[in-house]
Amino acid sequence: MWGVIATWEMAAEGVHLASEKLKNGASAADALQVAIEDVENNPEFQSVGFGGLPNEAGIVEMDAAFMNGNTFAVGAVAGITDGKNPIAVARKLSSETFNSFLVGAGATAYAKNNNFKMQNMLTDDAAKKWQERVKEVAKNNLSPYDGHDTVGVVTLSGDAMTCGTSTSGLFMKKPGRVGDSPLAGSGFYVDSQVGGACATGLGEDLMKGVLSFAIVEKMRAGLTPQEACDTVVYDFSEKLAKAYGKSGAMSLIAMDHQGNWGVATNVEFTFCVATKNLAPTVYLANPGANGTTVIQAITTK
Ligand code: SD4
Repeated sequence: MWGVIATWEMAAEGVHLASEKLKNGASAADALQVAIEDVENNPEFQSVGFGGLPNEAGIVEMDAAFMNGNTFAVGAVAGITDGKNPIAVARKLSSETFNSFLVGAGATAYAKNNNFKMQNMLTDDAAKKWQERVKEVAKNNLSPYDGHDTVGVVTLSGDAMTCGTSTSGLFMKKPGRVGDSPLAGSGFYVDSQVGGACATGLGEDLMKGVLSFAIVEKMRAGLTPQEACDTVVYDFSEKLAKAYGKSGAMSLIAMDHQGNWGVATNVEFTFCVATKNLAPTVYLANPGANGTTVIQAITTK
């Protein structure tokens, strides 16, 4: 069996490319990297990689992680700058026994020293949006945070699974702010004998629930990916609503080791899936009644 599931419609082309690779016997890790790099490389996607919206100081600081579900190896970067493909750096870090999660200047230096492609990640378009936002925030005394979509991917190839994330985080975040995306258990988790999950949404809230790990553990206990996502996401979103009056946006995807998949979300959310039995498809998900999720296909390739 093979399969790939990814957050947001922006991953449609990446999922298509990954599915072609998986069909031809590629490893779960290679397919995952192809899917995420396709999103990182596209400047039209303003929340991941090149063209990502910058922090408060106008600098594109990115978080990314990679996890191998056979060995539980994790590699991650946070606040990396100028690295063209943070997911590639995270994947390489997952092979290090020590120093496998690097932040800021240390992460950027590691990428340079290991000959990863480096480039200024701030596009003219993103710089312009940042300047406008700085003015708007000052004039109207607004909360500066806006627009954030992480690409999170789970892949399955035979009996191997991987997962990974990549994001430029919250637009207008404080320099040094790190979200859930590079944190194992919160932004992502995978165990090849069970399945994997990834998160997108407000990192500050996602981290409170360690939701990706929670979903994998529910699947281990016998729930389907859809049941696991529904239980974990809606229970936790409700807890936050009780504690704070409202919950931040949270959308989680999951796939099990047989290629079954599921999602749950407390906001409108798009995602992409392809498996041996399903041509690449983009879906729209919305929270439904009584802790369920309403899912409809919006495109098929
Ligand atoms: C973060 N979770 O940095 C990321 C952003 C994101 O959809 O996923 N947005 O908080």
